[in-house]
Amino acid sequence: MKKDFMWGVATSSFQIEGSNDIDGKIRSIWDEFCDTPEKIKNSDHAKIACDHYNKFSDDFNFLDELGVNCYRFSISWPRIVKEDLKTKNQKGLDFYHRMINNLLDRGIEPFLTLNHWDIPQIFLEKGGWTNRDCIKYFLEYSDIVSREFGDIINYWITHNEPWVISNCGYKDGIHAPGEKSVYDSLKVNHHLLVSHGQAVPIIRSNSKDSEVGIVLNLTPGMPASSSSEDQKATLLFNQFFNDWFLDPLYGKKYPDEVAQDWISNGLIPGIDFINDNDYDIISTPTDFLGINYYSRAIIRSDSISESDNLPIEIVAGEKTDFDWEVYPDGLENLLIDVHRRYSPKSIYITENGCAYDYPIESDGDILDTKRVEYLESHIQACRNAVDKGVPLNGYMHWSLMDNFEWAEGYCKKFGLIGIDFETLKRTPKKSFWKYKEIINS
Ligand code: GCO
Repeated sequence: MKKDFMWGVATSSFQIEGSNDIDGKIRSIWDEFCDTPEKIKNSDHAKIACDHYNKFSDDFNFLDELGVNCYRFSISWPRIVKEDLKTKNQKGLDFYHRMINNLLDRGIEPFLTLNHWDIPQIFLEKGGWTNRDCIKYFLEYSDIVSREFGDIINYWITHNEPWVISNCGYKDGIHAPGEKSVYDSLKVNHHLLVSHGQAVPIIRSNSKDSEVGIVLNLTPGMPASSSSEDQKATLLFNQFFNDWFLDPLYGKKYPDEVAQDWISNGLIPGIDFINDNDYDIISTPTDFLGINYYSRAIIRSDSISESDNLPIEIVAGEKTDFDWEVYPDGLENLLIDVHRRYSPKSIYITENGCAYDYPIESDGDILDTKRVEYLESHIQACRNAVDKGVPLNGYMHWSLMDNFEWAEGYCKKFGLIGIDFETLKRTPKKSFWKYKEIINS
């Protein structure tokens, strides 16, 4: 079953499922991180989260109500394997069978993500993404899942946002596993990309006629002024944030200027972890590129003093609760730019959304007007890009419901559906009804 334009919503396992220690699930690096003091705002944890593990069928009633024809979710690797990272845990697989069949019965196309960050703690103890030898465990897991679901899943995503995995987890230390090394973060990037390229043929051979891709979070940088310093800083930002992934995935090498900048600043000894053939593996052709877009970045150089630089010409507009600027034009331009520079066969917006906290009114409604505006303006940006020839084939809003926002705990709310985390009561927001209206029109 393949559809025309895909309208959907996105979620991820650790952020919504809860039930973190049942049915044979082994410990994940995020269970460990949540148990480490001071890592998560308000000491929140995801032991229950949205209790989606038990409530998925009720949650999928909301998908019917919305009228979406696809749903992006992730599989929790620690539910799928035992401690040896090889033997399958059938109870975990059975949970996803129930979930996927429930979607298929409703005529909703599942987009399955293999790695949305909640990886086994034991994988980390064996060296994790910094250790090239550990790639084999990810391939083992990809093989198990794609054999199991190969005949019912048509859309596969290997990794979600390698930039966030490596930068937040290994450079800035604000996500699991909380490490702080630029060099390690680059090795992690590289091993994620190599493992992606090696997983693609495995998935294809287990799931004939399916589409396989990867999801990148892309944030276009724009110079704050026309000064050469701001232009240079923007080039480095874009290479670090976006091109570092896009270039090797689409047949080029890692961008040079930013690598030289890290080396000359003494942050890394060199890019010495690339084996022969790695670029060929990473650029294994895929069927689509998933793009997560939230905002742009306005870049100001810190290489000279503010008073020596030209005055700032671009100022950020309105911001969400995450301090991310609302900038729909950035999405249109990004789509056009990626299409022009890399020509992916097909593109999906696999995440787009905003954090806003609105109370429940006395009549029970949640009037999240700013989310409604965000939704409308970003879908319009997608339309404009399609009109200009971009092969955009779907839009998935982040997220179906408020959930566990990683280091931010439950205080950042991205859902079309509000959740009272005391009672777990679900309340569709005004944006939910607006999205339904857009899809139906
Ligand atoms: C990410 C993830 C999601 C987040 C969302 C909002 O982009 O960080 O894919 O898990 O919850 O993006 O931050």
